[in-house]
Amino acid sequence: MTVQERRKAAPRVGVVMGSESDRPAMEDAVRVLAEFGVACEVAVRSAHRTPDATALWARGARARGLKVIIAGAGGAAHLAGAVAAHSRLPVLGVPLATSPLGGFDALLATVQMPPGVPVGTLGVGAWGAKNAAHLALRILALEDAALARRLEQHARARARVASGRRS
Ligand code: RP5
Repeated sequence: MTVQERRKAAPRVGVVMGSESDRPAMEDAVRVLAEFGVACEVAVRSAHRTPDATALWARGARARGLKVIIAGAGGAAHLAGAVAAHSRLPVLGVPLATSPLGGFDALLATVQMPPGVPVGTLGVGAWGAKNAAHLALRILALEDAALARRLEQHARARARVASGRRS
């Protein structure tokens, strides 16, 4: 394996979630990344229950080789914002529908960050988790031509399915 191949095999995306109860939704992001052969580091850290561990995880992210972070949380969902406060990597937030308010609470908590501390916020739940992974792939593809080609092939294949064509 070349140095370049080894670098690509190492986790480039961090997928962090606020609770084990968020795992089923966030597995969708992990699956999309795996489909494109991109390794990720998966972690459970809570902005409210384990704030110090969250800060530590976020602060070390770049040094661990991560390029993009996907953060999913429900309710008063401060995780993505807390991670963005401790890391200058791009942070993609996924609001999850785990509270009785059905995810609208998490959407507002994740999306409305103060200027200078951005969280690129995706849709609520599984759609958001999948699109966070697709967006992370597009970010990585800026400097990974092979990945950019795979994304192009994937988009063309989906277009063929949508238009009912087989080839
Ligand atoms: C959020 O509250 C988590 O992201 C999860 O969606 C929800 C419930 O958390 P736990 O009670 O399982 O810790 O912080």
